[in-house]
Formats: sequence, structure tokens, C-alpha cells
Amino acid sequence: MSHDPAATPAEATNPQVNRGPVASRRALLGSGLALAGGLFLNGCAPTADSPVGPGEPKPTQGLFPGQVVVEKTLRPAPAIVDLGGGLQSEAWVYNDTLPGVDLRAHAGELLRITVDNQLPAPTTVHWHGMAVTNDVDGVPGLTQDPIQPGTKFRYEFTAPAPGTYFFRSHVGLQLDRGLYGPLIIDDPAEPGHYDAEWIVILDDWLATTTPDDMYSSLVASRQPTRAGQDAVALSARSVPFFGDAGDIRYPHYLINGAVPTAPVTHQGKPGDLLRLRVINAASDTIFALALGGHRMTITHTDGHPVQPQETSALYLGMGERYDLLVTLGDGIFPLVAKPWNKPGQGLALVRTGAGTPPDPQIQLTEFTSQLTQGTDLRPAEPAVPATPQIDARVTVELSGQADPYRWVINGAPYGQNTPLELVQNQRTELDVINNTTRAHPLNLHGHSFTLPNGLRKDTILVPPTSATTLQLDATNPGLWALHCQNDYHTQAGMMLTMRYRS
Ligand SMILES: [Cu+2]
Repeated sequence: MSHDPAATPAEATNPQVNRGPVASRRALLGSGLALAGGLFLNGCAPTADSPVGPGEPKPTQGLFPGQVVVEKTLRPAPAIVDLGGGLQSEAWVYNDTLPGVDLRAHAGELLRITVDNQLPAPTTVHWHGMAVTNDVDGVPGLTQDPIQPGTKFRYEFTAPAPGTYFFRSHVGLQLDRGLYGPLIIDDPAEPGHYDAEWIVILDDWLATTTPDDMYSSLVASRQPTRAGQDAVALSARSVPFFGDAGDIRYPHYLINGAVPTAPVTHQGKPGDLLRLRVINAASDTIFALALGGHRMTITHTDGHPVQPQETSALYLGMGERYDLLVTLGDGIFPLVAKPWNKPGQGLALVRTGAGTPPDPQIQLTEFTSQLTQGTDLRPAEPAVPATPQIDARVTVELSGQADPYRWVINGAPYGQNTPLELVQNQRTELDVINNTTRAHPLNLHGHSFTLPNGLRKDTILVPPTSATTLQLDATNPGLWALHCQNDYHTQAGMMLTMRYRS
């Protein structure tokens, strides 16, 4: 059986989806996703097969008898995207939309994704947060050769676990050009005790500069170091504190591809229990997120269930995902994504009744009260280690600075630093030391790690001048990237290979 659960009725009738070079996901993502009849929760919602590519056979078999196959073609290409409010921007996107087309399947299903590279540059696709097999992890030079312009590449993998993920290019700074999209893996056993769902993707957006030009100017800049200021600020503040404001002050912060003057809207009913799946796909921006007039309950992070934690607002480092539940009030409410220590904000709206839309610059009081971060959360159930003891210990030292622009792991940039070795079925402890004045969202491919409190994640925001220990079970052989999720830091070399000793 082959079906495409991402092709919802809304998508099928939305003229802005997949129809031309100027397109926007805002209408679709902003419309909410009604779960009447448990559309995504109770088995298949079969629709027409997706195209695989001209002249190619259309496979329908899974890896084992009866396995459902979800097929999709991702077409990365240059496009002019409509950010709303009369703003159009040159971008590189998947399937003409920003964010890219939705990918969605149930855990245990086979994803068969054909990438048709229409970019003027090589590319790859990485399934951020998903512990796929190594051959489809999408890291150029490590797990595959990049996909050349005008050629196709097929990724095929069984969705290993339910959760909120996203897919992205893992070549250079292509993520910051717009090459990302949501990847949602539903739990076949999900009770689904909520009325509607809304995927919320946060991004930082360069308007007139390309990421490559921005990187060149970062490398060339000679600004006075701010290390001294950070040290003062650090001692004067209580945690959380994420240090300097990233490297780039972006002109725009987007929610689901839209600027605050033309926000996307989730339309709902008062009293609705809304599930938000929030993804920080930004390259250089930590966000705080809040829904005006509401408290939210955090239920998952990076796909892993947590003990439900109520909060007014929460921080999301780049690459982190949080699932939230919120009971909607009656009116129009701002969902604000506020960049850490940078001016501006992202805005979307929740509309359940009459009212006047808020000012795009609205300052939410939620940000002045309780702010939760990932390390505050507790696991729903403690992680069960593969082995009771720590078999090996390795050090991951993050170092560098903005001037001169240099971000490295274990003393040298990627390619010059020494790969860390894992032994299959052993439990390894990573002693992570951040010797810089920046927070770095550390992302491990192919595995999740366990925090000291037992919480499992795949991306953790490591505060400035701090240390933590992470434990991982070596159960997925291959060559894996461990890197800072700040794309500009990765570009500078803040990446390391983890390999299995043979
Ligand atoms: Cu970093």
C-alpha cells in the first residue's frame, strides 16, 4: 500500500501550494489542522500516490510485507517567496514554499523521499532529530556524496519513532536560505485528546544579503570583543542566560514563513485544546515563545514525552522542538517568538472570536514571568540505559569567538579535529564543556542523548561558560555528525565526527 498522508484536503484545494514560483505555506500552515475523525491518528488516510519522477518505476513495496510506504518528492530550487506585507524575498526552498512542503507519516512506516535537485549547487537532505540508518543521514562527505544540480537522489528509511522533527539541507549555509520543512511522525498509539494541531516553525531571515555574503562579512569583521561585557552580564543575571546575541541581527523573524505585519492565523474555537508542534529552524537565533493571555503545557521535547510542565513562555534553541498543549480563550491572541537578546520579533495569531488584531510590535507580559528551558523538564519516564555502567568517557570542548570568527570542537575545526570513537552497544558519557561566551545548541545525529536528569533529547542548548554531561547508547553504527546547530558556527568548523570502532 502506498499513500501520502501529507496531502490533506486543505492542501488539495489550496491554490497557493505547489503551483508556481511565488508561493506561500502561510495559508495552509495557518489554517490549523482539524483532527475530526482522528485523521492522522487512526491509521491511513489514503490519497493518490505521489509522483516519484519521470521515467522511474513507482515502487509500492515496503521493506517488509504490509509496511505502509509514504512517498514524496522534494524539489529544492530557487524561488521568490512571499513573506507577506508586500515583502518578497529571494530564497532556496523545497517545492516552492516556505517552509517546505509537509512530510508526515506514522512510526514504523517507510518514507521514500526522492530529492530532485533544481538548485544551482549541490545539496543533501538531513532528517533533523531522527535516528535513521547512517546511509540516509544526509551529511555530505560523511554519509553520502552531495546531490549534484539536475540530478536525483532517493532517501528511504523506516520512521523510527514518533515526534516533531524537521528536514533541512546539510550543505553549507543552505538552511538559512530557506531549505527546511516540517517532518511529523505520528504515534499509532497516540490517544489524540486534543481538538486541533498547529505546526509552528520559527526562522530568522536575511532580506537582501545571502547567507554566504553574511558569512564572509562575519569572517572579515573586526568588532571589539564583547567577552568582557558577557562576563559582567553573566554574574549579574540569574539563569537562564544565553550570552551574546548570536552573530547576526536579522531584519526579519518569521513564523511559518510570514513577517509580523502579515501574520499567519490559526482559526479555532474558544475552549479548543490545541496542540502546537513548535520547531526552531533558525540558523543563528534562540527564541522565547509565548501565546498572549494563555498558559501552555509542554508535553514533549525533541519527540520525547516529558512530565507535563505548565509555563507562560519557553526558550527554543536552534534545532529544538517542543510540543505544547493550550486551551484557547475567546478572541484574537498573539503568538510571539522573541529573539534572545536581539531586536524585533516573530508573530502569528490565534483567532477564536471577535477582536482587534494586536500591534505587530506588541510586548507580551508573559516574557517577564516564568520562562522554561529544556533542562527544566523532567522525562515522562526515566530513560532506560542499554547498559547500567558508563563504558567510556569522551570530552567535547566547544571553543572559539566571534573575532576572529572561529568556532571549533576539541581545539580544531571540522576535518582537523580527531573523530570520537564509539563502541557498539557501549554507553558513552560526553563531558561537554562550553568555553565560549555564546550558547551553542549541540545536535547529535543518529542518536538521542540523556541529560543528567534522565531527559532524552537530540539537541541541547549549552549555555556560555558551562559544562554538562550527556550519555548516549551506541546502538546505531556509522559515521555521525555532532555539531553546533548554529549554521554559521558549523560553517566555521564547530562539528565533529563520531565513528564506531570496528
Ligand atoms: Cu554554536
